[in-house]
Amino acid sequence: MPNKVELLFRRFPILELQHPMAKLQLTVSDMACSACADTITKAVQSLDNQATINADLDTKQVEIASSAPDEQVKKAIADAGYSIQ
Ligand SMILES: [Cu+2]
Repeated sequence: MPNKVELLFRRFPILELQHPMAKLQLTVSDMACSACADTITKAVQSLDNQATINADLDTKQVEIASSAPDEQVKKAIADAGYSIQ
């Protein structure tokens, strides 16, 4: 008798193949224009080229879905010259 987890993987085999895409929500107040958003996107994608980044210039919110650890993502953004609140 298969257990619940085995049944889940059987139904959704993609769960086995992908890393969990953790969502991270950050405020980057010095992100002023689309070039800033671009720099931040590239910094995160240099860690994880599958990462998706949603940057809102009005609210300074950056939403990141990535399998890279949060601390690495934050460090990459800081190293690119931006401060995270
Ligand atoms: Cu800018």
